[in-house]
Amino acid sequence: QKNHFKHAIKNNSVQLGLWTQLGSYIAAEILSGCGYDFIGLDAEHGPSEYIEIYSQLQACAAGGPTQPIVRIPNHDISLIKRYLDAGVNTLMVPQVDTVEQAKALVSAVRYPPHGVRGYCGAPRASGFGRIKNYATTCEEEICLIVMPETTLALENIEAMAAIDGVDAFFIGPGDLAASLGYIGQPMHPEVIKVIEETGRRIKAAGKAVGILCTDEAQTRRYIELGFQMIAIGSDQGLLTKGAEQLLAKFR
Ligand code: 3PY
Ligand code: MG
Repeated sequence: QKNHFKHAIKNNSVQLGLWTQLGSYIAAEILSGCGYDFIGLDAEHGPSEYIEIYSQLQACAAGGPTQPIVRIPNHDISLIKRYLDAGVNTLMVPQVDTVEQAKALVSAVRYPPHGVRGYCGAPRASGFGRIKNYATTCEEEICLIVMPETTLALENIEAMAAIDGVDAFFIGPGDLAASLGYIGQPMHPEVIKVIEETGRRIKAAGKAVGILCTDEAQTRRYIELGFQMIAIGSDQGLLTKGAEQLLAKFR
């Protein structure tokens, strides 16, 4: 099945998304119908375990055309295999610092002979066996997004971008700020300077770049600079802000 999101970022289209941290399949269903290009299902910092992400994927399929992106908690290849079996076609991996790590991730999302992904006859990803050519065609449709979040990753950007199978980079401003010595200050001018420069380097190397950014002016600036996947808010943030603003009208 075609991964329109992967093809959109290859064609330089801007994809706007919403991050989710509530771990709610009901929220995932609602948000999938709101017109966003993608929603991020967070199994790194969010509370969701594997089976809860599975439910959120089902909810997304029911809710609308929005592309779910699953951020997994680590680089464990057996966990990656389970998420791919569950139907994840766009996978985001945190804390990818080196060429070796990036190559291992590419190998984890590909079946032999190109990689080491374990084979299951009829996973949800294959429509429980109804998509007969899933195993031979999925490699083209799986989108692997790696997250540069440390100064070490920045040193290795061009080398990682050159790897076939690394489709895009999603900068983690919070962790990157911490690595740069500005913990808790992802909007610090020095951090923004590094992020913008990193975005330029990734673009120059021919790969797509994205980020989480809830500041409107900075989001517009990232779009101007060619950032293509931007998570512009989160379910948790919308709920908090919406609830507080409603009450503030009366108190
Ligand atoms: C970070 O800011 O470190 C993130 O991982 C955001 O997605
Ligand atoms: Mg992070």
